[in-house]
Amino acid sequence: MNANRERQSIRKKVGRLAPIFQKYGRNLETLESILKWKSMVLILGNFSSGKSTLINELLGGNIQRTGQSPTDDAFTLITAAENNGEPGVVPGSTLVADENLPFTGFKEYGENFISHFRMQTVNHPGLKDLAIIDTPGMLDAVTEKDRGYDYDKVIGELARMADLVLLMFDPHKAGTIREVYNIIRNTLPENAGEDRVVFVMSRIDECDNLGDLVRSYGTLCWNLSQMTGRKDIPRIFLTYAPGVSNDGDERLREWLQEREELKQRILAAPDLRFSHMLQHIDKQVGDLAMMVEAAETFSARAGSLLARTMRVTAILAATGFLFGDLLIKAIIGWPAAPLLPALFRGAADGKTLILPILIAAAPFVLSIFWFRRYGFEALRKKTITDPDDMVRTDTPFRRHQWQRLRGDTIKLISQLAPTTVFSPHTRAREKLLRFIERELQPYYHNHAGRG
Ligand SMILES: Nc1nc2c(ncn2[C@@H]2O[C@H](COP(=O)(O)OP(=O)(O)OP(=O)(O)O)[C@@H](O)[C@H]2O)c(=O)[nH]1
Ligand SMILES: [Mg+2]
Repeated sequence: MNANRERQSIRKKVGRLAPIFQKYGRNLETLESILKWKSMVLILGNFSSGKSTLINELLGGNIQRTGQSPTDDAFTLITAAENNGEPGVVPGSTLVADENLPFTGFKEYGENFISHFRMQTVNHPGLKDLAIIDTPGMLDAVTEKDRGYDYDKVIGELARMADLVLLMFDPHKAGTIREVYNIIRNTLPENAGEDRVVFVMSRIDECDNLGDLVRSYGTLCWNLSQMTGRKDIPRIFLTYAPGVSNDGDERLREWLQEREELKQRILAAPDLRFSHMLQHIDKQVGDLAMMVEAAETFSARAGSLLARTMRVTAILAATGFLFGDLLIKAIIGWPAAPLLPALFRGAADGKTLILPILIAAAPFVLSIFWFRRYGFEALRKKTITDPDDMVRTDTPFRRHQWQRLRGDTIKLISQLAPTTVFSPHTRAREKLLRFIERELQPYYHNHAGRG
């Protein structure tokens, strides 16, 4: 199957899950947005770490402005013009309004963001299926607040859509990278591994000597392992920009190979797209399945509360049915012919039954009122204050997933109506799991080795 047809078919299958997403108040738009446009590479890093320089070098032109102090405070998408049109700049206001682009959701970041967002089109064959995102250099945490929009949210959202995220450090400032890494880690699917994040130490030509370089590299590794919580160190590309650096030192040239490899990784990002799309869908559907599992547990508890209530009610109703009218007669002398004596006399008729039926109905009416008004709400309150036993958390993967979804799940539970007891949650969850296991798997299979 070719990539386009494959994409169409998966989109159709995902579309069939839309009613379930809607029912549980989850947004399927985010899932659609990733299927919408071309592959993206997000380049993040400290200011002056050489992001724009790398992009210029890659595209062989002076596309992005570069400079020693914080130079650029904009998010720029750099990509090929549609239909070989003239290169130019498209402002953020147009980008967030264009339904064919995946940025309509970015309107919510406000005017301050939109005025710092743009697309620069260029003529470059490598950018037909690829957009590179140059980003404002990271400053320290205090000044981050002054940007006038939620920088963390923006990069989290861009990282979610990107097939490759470059984190560039220069040897002198590796500190601010930690927050960024955490944002990215929380937005990417857990099973995405580290294949989507590439660490780059740039400007290594500025190290005075080999000892200096090793020290910087060591510091970075330490920071990284603190961030990732893992002992194994991810690959870190050590690079410098040959065009602007002082590469008089012969020994530096060895690292040019790394620079080339890095550039190849960027240009090859579109190959990763399909498997990332699968991971993304997998994550969304898997998340929903976990939330539905919680709804299922809650509904089952509410169901058993209702069943217990009804058992008591039934006993009350039966007693009321048989003896209620006798009791009333003992008190007010009416009705003349209560049910039981009439039965013994063989004189019971329709009229004798009316009052017992009314008496029997009363407990049911009261119980249902009680359940809806008090019983269900009390159970809900109890569940929400201690929600952690609603889903299976038997693996580290599921524990982490639950931590991520806990808040949303509480919100979901607080919106469920008492009729949730009769809702087919189990069927919905099974459908989601079947989708992951049967419908998504073959695509993974087709793509093993391609990305
Ligand atoms: N010596 C040396 N200088 C570099 C290297 N890469 C970039 N530079 C210089 O460092 C300065 C900053 O580079 P930019 O590419 O503008 O950095 P940036 O990350 O885009 O910075 P902001 O846009 O401000 O966040 C420029 O003056 C570049 O010429 C390198 O590998 N070695
Ligand atoms: Mg720049």
